[in-house]
Amino acid sequence: MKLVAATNNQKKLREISRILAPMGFGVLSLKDIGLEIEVEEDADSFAGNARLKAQAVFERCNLPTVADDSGLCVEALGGAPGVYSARYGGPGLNDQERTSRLLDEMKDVPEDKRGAKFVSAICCILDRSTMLECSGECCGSIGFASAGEGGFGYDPVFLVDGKSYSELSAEEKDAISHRGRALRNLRELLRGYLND
Ligand code: ITT
Repeated sequence: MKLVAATNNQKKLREISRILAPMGFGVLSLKDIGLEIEVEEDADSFAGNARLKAQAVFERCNLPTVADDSGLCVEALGGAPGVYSARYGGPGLNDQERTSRLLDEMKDVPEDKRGAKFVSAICCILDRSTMLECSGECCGSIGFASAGEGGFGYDPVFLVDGKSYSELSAEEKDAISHRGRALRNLRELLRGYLND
């Protein structure tokens, strides 16, 4: 079965493809189906934004579609940047600038107060009457400096068991990441649905 990934983030697209491929799902990008679309993500929850993205793309292509809305929730910042993770620090910043901004804001927060979690909400629309929704989380903490080269977004500053997401191989990240967990939950929902 093929799923259209409703994302303009190429690094997220790569992760979705590599996690879903071994489960037997092919992933088509928006480019693959010739669709250019920017969805206004104005819901107040990850699940709400995932639904907006999946619905907007499904409406345009009428093909099974999967969307991920994700972000980093930092305890010391009252859960910020949360649903605003992609826009944290203002529009036009790149990943590195956004990460520096977060490190700066966290510079006086002691080690035992640096807890954080990544959240991924998934919305998968198979046809007009079938919407599957699930999520995944990964708990960790915010480092005092960037570490590692891999991944994207906040990966260099998000630590799990002493290593940043950026210091993990792709397989290691997928095994523990919010997105890996969320997409494995989707697989279970799809299995249930497809076997019915
Ligand atoms: P689409 O909406 O087109 O999918 P986006 O990048 O805007 O792309 P989100 O709205 O879900 O996606 O924003 C999520 C942001 O959270 C993303 O831009 C990253 O900054 C961050 N993020 C999400 N998952 C991440 C991950 O696995 N590693 C690092 N940062 C991540």
